[in-house]
Amino acid sequence: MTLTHDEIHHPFLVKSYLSDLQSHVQLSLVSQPFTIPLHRRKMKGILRMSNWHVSETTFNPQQRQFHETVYTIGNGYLGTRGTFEEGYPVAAPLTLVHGLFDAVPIVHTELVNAPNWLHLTILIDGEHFRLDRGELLAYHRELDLATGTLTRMVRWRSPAGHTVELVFERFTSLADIHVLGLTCQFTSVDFSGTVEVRAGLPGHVDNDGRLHWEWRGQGSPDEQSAYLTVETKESQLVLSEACQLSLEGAFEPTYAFQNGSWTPTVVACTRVEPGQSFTAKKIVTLFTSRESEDVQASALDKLAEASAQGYMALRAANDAAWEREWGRCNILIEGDDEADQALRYSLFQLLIAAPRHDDRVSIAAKTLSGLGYHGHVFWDTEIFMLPFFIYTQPELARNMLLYRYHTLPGARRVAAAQGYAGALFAWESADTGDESTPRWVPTSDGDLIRIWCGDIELHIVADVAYAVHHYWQVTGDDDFLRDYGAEIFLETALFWASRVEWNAERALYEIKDVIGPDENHEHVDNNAFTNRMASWNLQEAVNTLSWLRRHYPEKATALEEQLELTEEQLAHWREIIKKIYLPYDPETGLIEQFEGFFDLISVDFAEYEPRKTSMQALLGVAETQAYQVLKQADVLMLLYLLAAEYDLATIKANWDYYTPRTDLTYGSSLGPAIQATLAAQMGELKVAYEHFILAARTDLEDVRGNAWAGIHGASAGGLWQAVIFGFGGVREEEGRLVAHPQLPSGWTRLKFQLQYRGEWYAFDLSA
Ligand code: IFM
Repeated sequence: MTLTHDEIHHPFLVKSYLSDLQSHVQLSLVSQPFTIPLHRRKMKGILRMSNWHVSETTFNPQQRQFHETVYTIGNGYLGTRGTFEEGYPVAAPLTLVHGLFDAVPIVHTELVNAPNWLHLTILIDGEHFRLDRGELLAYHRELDLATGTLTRMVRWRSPAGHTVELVFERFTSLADIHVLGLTCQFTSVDFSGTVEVRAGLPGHVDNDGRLHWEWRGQGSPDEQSAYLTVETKESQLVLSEACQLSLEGAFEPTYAFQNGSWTPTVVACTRVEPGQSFTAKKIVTLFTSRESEDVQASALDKLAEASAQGYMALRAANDAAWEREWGRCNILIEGDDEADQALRYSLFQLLIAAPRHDDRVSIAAKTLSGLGYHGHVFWDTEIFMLPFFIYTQPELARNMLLYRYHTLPGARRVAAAQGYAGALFAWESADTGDESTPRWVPTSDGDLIRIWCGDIELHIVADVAYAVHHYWQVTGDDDFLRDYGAEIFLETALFWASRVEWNAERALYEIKDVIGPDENHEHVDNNAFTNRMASWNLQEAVNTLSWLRRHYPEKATALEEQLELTEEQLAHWREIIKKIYLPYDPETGLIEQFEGFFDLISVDFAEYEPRKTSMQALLGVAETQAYQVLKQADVLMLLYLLAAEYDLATIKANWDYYTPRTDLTYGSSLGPAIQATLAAQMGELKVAYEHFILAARTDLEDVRGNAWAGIHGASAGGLWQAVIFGFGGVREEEGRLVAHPQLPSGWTRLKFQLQYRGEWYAFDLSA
């Protein structure tokens, strides 16, 4: 039996939580009875607009994990899931730092969960504040997309009958990625007595039970501060966190350091009377040996600097950084609040995952928001997420493409291990570019299942090249193409040229035994997407080499020597481009997804409705291979990426054929946004909107029941493409960007800005 990787990683994929979604994430602010800390009222201008919040007004333990994903915050260096500061039974706090990988059996390597910087426990006359105890009288949690801050307001009665109000706030600074902060404003309603606040740095954290850390040291530079240093077991990456706790209120607090096992903690004590408040402020710093030679010193120095500035100043710097970010990236949709909010939420999740200061890491399929896929990077980044950055923050897109460049040595090893030349980018890529897709995965019954994506889902090679080209086209960054992109084109071309097979009978080149974008079908021959993208990749390699020879002859010669390129090889590439097998029926306009697809059993999806699971789960994983059931766009993906080559009639014919055969609701989350874009480009606005809104709800409404494993980054990036290239109709014409808007019903305005060849274009579109 075979399964594709995500079914293994996500045994819940076939299970839906939809029936539990009655009180799903609320998208509007409700009036709330709490005192908002003063600094939260100081936001200005754009930040005050509506649809900038995601909030909930009830705490539902059944949805806890899904909401932990939704309330993830981050700053492009790290991401922290929305677990509670005080903890909750079985809830596992998770902070993932870019590039902090450690070896693990089966999945090779994974991002390591960092010590829990959120830790803040409160004892009211000795009673622990926790939501699984006492009585929860009121609750409101709100993510402010404008500033990346998460706030939670709770009114709670302890088992002994003391009533208190707590307002928590946290942020991960975008202004200084090594600085994190949280506050808790504590108000006594009817309690008179002692309150103890403990702020620790617990290092006893794991990745779903897998332990990665070894203890290296902890201590306290002064009674209000603590630090912890740990090192990963295999990769020997060192991480240090430091924190300072301060209490501001009516009574003078006392502080003490507690040297708990793996948990250095600052304990503060104070008194309150009914009606009185105090605020606990925890400033945290975090460094890893990827950025610093002496992480402990860096964390402590930064803590001293940050504490001297104070929490409010740190927050203000963060807010200002976010304001700059949104100035480039925000999109306004008027007339459709759900679309406006969901799109902004998606962009927020992409922005907090995008590495800003590091070109050796990239955005993982589940961003930094969950353990799904272990922090591995897929084509999701280059094809789905990257366009957003290319047009709004090209320097970040460049970083992420450089990540692929730096993984070329790993990609060469992957190709060589399979007996091929050039570079074969890993289907699941981590720190080195070596293949990180698990080959075998145990099921819950103890069987072992073979995962083939790491061996034969080859289109990733052309996807990376496509992104390089897209970046270059939009930015005109010739230096990048000369210094890095060209090598990627040539290395990937070398791979394809060694991977194709000559079929003498047909007098055609073929690519056999692959998995295309539709992972429901494995070991297929001549997948149209793979074949056409491979020949496109070869053509661009030829074009890039001519460009290089013309503009930078020395670099061209150096690369030719380095890669041992010969004229015969180039002639071979041109032959492949001319003679690769591309199944197309000119009469119907149909492109066959792979050889034999048209002969598979056709299924009427309607006969399986209502359903709450994928068609693959209903038909059986092995059995689905015999059916015309797609997990996501495959031929349509090709028509989308190489749009200039196909006329509307071909797109329509293939849309009509493949869309009813695609499991859009419960198949891959990568599907709906692309369908939406294509439908909008075809002028099918109603259909486009249906797909768009499905993509928009992917995480906020947990459409597939697997949001607990992390944000679906590709869907978020696809949503941006649906708005810009679909409804906005943006395209390049004669060296500039032009919009041909077709707004869905109800949208009265669509406003955004894009960068093209160094110039900003402001679009303000109406229906
Ligand atoms: O890259 C995708 C793939 O296309 C479908 N399965 C999930 C992967 C990661 O999101």
